[in-house]
Amino acid sequence: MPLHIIQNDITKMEVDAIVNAANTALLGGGGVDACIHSAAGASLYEECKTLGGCEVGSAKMTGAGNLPCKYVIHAVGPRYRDGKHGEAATLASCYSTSLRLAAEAKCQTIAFPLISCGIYGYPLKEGIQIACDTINDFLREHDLTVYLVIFDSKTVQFCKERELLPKFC
Ligand code: AR6
Repeated sequence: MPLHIIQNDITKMEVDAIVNAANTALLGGGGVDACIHSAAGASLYEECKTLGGCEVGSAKMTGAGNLPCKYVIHAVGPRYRDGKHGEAATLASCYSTSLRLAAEAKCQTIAFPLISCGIYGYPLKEGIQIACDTINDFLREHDLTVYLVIFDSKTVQFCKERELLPKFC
């Protein structure tokens, strides 16, 4: 099954699960986390409060409040330092853990933002490569449609220059 790279606001995606780029507290923040909590409404925050946070490189699933999807998977990406502190493996683990949770919940469609590529400072080229490699590895063994959702204008421009939009891997 395919990986699609598309331009959209992830809160508008009508898929089974969307992934949030969260922090260890799982209680909201800036970036896509703020967009998701704002669109989902208070029930998402109330459910997140019961989760006890989440480790970096891992993910936890909740309902989706007012969002058009069924689930939100809150993944905690690494803050990028210099690439020598295990950032790549930790970022890959966010994608693979989220995909595993989605498969366990019998999701058929899932949408990811570019985890860690905003406030957490992961270099775009490497962040996109890790996302595509980890997702494609998973898709070799699992039947799932995956969207990698690009949002901000700098990232859209970056992807257009490399003819990644639209890309069907
Ligand atoms: N739809 C899709 N992608 C989006 C959207 C959206 N509505 N909004 C932003 N992005 P970031 P991080 C993109 O900063 O780097 C939060 O405070 C954005 O352009 O949201 O993992 C958390 O609570 C970028 O490409 O997440 C954490 O504290 C990507 O989503 C921290 O930020 C990720 O950017 C996590 O930082």
